[in-house]
This record gives sequence, C-alpha cells and structure tokens, in this order.
Amino acid sequence: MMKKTLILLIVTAAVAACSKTPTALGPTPTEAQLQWQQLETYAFIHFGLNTFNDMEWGYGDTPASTFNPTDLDCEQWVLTLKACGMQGVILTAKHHDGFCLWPTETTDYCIKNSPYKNGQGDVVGELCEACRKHGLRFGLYLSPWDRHQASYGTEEYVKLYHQQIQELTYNYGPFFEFWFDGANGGDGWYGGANETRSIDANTYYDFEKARAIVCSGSPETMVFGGTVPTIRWIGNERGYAAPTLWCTVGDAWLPAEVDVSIRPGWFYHESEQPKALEELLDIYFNSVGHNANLLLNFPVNKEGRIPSIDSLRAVEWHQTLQNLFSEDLMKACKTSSSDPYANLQEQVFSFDNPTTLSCLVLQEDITKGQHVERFSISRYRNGKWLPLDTDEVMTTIGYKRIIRFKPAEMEKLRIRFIKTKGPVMMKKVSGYQ
Ligand code: FUL
Repeated sequence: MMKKTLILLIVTAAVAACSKTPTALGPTPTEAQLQWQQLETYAFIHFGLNTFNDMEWGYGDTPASTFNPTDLDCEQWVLTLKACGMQGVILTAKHHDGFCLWPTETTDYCIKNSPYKNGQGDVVGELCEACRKHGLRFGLYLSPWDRHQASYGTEEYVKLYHQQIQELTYNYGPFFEFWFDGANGGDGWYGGANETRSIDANTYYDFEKARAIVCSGSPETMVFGGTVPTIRWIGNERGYAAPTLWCTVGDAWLPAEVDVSIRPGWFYHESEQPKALEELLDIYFNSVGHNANLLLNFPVNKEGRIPSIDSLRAVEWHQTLQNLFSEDLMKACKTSSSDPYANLQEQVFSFDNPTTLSCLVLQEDITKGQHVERFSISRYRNGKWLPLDTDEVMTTIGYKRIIRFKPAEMEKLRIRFIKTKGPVMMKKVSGYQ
C-alpha cells in the first residue's frame, strides 16, 4: 500500500515536472510593458508654431500670434487615427521652440497669447477630451530643450520644466506614453540672448523626478527618453528597425519603438506629400514585423486638420494590412508540438491540403523572456524539404516577427530553432497568403 502510494506520488510529480510552465530565463516585461507591446501601432501628432511658419525647429522667437488654426477639430484627428488602426495618439504639447499648446501658468509663450479661440483654446485639453470620447489612448511629448526660455541651462528652467509636467499630468493624465525628446541644447533665442547653450542631458533635467511626476498615480505610463526610460528608440527616424532586435538591453527589458512621419517632415509643409502606400507597408514590416512598436506621425495642417490625402493613404495602408492578415491558414494545421512550453528545437506544421503562403507571423511567449537568436524555415513539397525564397534575416523573434517570402506551396512547414539563449517558448505561428 505504502509502496503503491509512493510510486503514484513519484509518477504524478514526474508528469507535473514535464508539463509545468518553465520559469522565465533572463529579463521579462512588466505587465505595463506587455500591454504596451501589444498596441503595435499608434500615432504621433506634430503641431505648433512650426506648422504656421513652414519650420521644423523653431528658434524660440516665432510670434505666438502666428498660431492660428482656422478649422481645428481634434475629433477629426481621433476618428481618422482610429480608422487607420492607431491604438493611441501622442501630441507635441511643447516642441523645441518652447511654445505650449495648453494654457500653462509657466510661460506666456503659449496658446493663451494666440488668436486661436481668442486665447481661450487648449489643444492638449481638446485632444484629451476627444480621445476620452472616442476611446483612444492619449500621450504627450514635452521637449526638455526649450529655445525660448531665458532660464534654459539654469536650475530655474528645470523647475519650470517639472512644473509643466505637473500641470499636464494633473490636468490631462494619465498617459499611456510620455516622450522626453532626445534633442538637447544648442543655439536658440533664450529670451533674446541668441546664443548656444549646452547642458548635460544625463544630469541636467532630473529625469528621475520628471518620471516620478508623470507616473504618479499611473505606473503603467511608458516613458520614452531621459535617463530612466521604460522603452527605447531604435536609433533612426526612417521607420526601419534592424531585423535582429532584442527587447532586452543588458539585464533590463526595454522594448523598442520606431518613430517615423507619414511625410518627410514631422511638421506640416505645403510642399510635402505623404509617403506612398508601398513605403508605408515596408515601414510596417520593418517595425512591427521586426519586434518593435510603430509610432507613425501625422502632421496636422494650418487649418488644424489631418489632410485628407494623408488620411486616405493611412486608411488604405491599414486596410491592405487587414486584408493580408484576415485569414490565418495555419489555424487548422496539425503541429508536432502541442505543448508550447516543450522547449522546442523544431516545430513542424502539417496542412490537410497543399497550401500557398507568402507571409509568416512568429511570436515568442515574451512573458517568459526573449530567447531565439537564430532560426530557419523550410517547406515540404513533393517529398522534399525546401528553403523559402526570401531575403529575410532569421535571427530574433520576440513579441512579433513577420517573415515575407515569394508565394510558395507546401504540405508542411518546419521552423528550426538553431541558436537560443534559453528555452524556446512560442506563443503563436500564423501563416498568410
Ligand atoms: C526629434 C525632434 O528633434 C524632431 O523635431 C521630432 O520631434 C522627433 C520626433 O524627435 O528628436
């Protein structure tokens, strides 16, 4: 009797040990980072004095009186962004020129002194409200560098900057993301000094305090830039993340964001046009398809609207992607491994009938970390394993990796995990025509 019980116990323990969810190896995302990574695409809006003066970087002395949108409609922005699949929006509350789009107490260089609504307008507040009304996440960009303020470079300015963050957080928070831009110091108006000032961005702004204010009461806010970020820049503004992309940096989980504008500039310029559909698709595959989030910028025009040519292009882009990903042809596949935690060396999927695919979406279960360093994919057709016809570099996977290849027919599909940093735990593999 005793012996039988013992054997039973041993067998039960052994079964439990085999199928139990392995513990994570290496860094893993916080719940907030995980939620954020699932957003995939959201929008930037660059709007301010630059819009009305055909500029990208105002010097800090452009008159506030030039800010005069004639037909501003934040609901139009929000509805447009929702129609092209954006999960949130981040507005430039203040760009490097120092002009504030909300009625701040901290400076006269703000919307209060513009003709917009006779000084009674508040673009940050109007967008915040439109987001609440239509269910879009809201975030802000607040440039640490301020080319207007005479005190820039002193302690006094840092106090002012923190006060601006405080006002914004108190009046319009919580935010899903807050941007501390990286461009810092240099020449500017600085209250009429017209000189070059340099600061040490690692110490000057006290980003620890800035982040504490932004996240007070909302620890889920993702922080871009500064010295204590929770997400990171991929290093260019062209919309292309490298194919090898880790969510980890050293022993920290720090997932990547790709920021790029739908037009050449961040701000609206009459002479510029939105990018072609093909380029926007390419950007998607090189950002979301490379394990990064895509922050796509829409320059609002002088009327205060997203131009219709941009919204039509973006909606077409979104619909093209939705069509491509409308039917997962691998749903009905039989797979060699039904246990996602089996620490895979390879995974083979069998189709009932020969099936043509041109795109695969791979996802690791990142709650357990990011582990795949190199993999390969082959298809089985007429008794042979064949490589896919593709230029894709098959290295990292992470939250999401999209592999495009020349359409090919297959009876089976095989993914081999050649080099890994830890147990391979795939969340999902999907295939599309
Ligand atoms: C950069 C800025 O200098 C650009 O003007 C733009 O705002 C971009 C998103 O970030 O650092």
